[in-house]
Amino acid sequence: CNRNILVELEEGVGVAVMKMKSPPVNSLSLDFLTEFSISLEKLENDRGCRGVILTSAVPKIFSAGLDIKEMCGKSAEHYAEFWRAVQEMWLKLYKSNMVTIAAINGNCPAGGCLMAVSCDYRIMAENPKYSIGLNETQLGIVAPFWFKDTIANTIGHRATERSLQLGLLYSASDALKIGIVDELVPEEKVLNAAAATMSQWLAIPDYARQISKSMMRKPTLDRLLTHRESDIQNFVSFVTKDSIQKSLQTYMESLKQRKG
Ligand code: CO8
Repeated sequence: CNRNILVELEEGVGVAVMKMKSPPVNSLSLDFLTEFSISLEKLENDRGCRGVILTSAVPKIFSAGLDIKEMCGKSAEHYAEFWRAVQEMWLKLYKSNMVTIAAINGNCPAGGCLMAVSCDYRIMAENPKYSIGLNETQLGIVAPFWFKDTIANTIGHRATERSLQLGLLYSASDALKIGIVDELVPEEKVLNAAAATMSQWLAIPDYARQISKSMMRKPTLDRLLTHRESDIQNFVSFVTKDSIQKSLQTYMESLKQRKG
């Protein structure tokens, strides 16, 4: 039963819109990630679907990234299962044979940014309140190598170095300048713009486009596939450290305080 992801497949056109709908912030919980991977796999296996537009049904938020509650006060087994699900989501999205377009209609930090940069093209709402980036270091945690690779493949080595160390969140206009998004449009036009770009990409013969995509992305995918188990072990030993648990708890409290 789909609860977190709404999928609307437009049969004639062969394009699906995947809407993330897990209020309040579309955080990537284990349940959410599992459902996401299953939904994407179904579309991948559907010969009638050639493209996916990834967007949010929650106002002002694309996704708040990984669910911090999944990384706090749980068992090592739970962390391992959670991290495998994060890897699976990324592997499925990054290697998708379909054209994938992120229609970023809200805030897009950390894991939300990873999802967006794993797509083939990004269109963001030109709202100065929305930001996008890998802000992990601001939480006292470290984005793993495959987050780094994905972002470096998008904005280059130097911009990634600065982005990652400072945990930068870019406003929509800065995001366009640095190339972390490809296009800004008024908020109400994000989905239409995504559909227009999709039809351009779908005009290219699938087979040639897919081989080209794979040629660009395979080395990055293979790096995680080769080190998948050690990456899980790294995550578990990192996240179970007292100092990291403390940082995450402090961060969760600061989110709550900011609210009040
Ligand atoms: N996980 C869990 N809960 C969250 C998260 C999250 N990522 N983000 C927000 N929430 C909760 C808030 O605590 C709040 O809960 P409650 O209502 O119980 O107080 C509720 O969601 C609503 O949040 P806000 O009031 O903050 O909502 P706003 O609309 O004001 O702001 C934002 C939305 C901008 C998304 C804001 O919530 C925010 O900045 N969230 C944090 C985003 C973030 O920093 N995410 C990083 C996650 S880490 C990650 O994705 C990758 C880690 C990889 C490395 C791991 C190595 C250990």
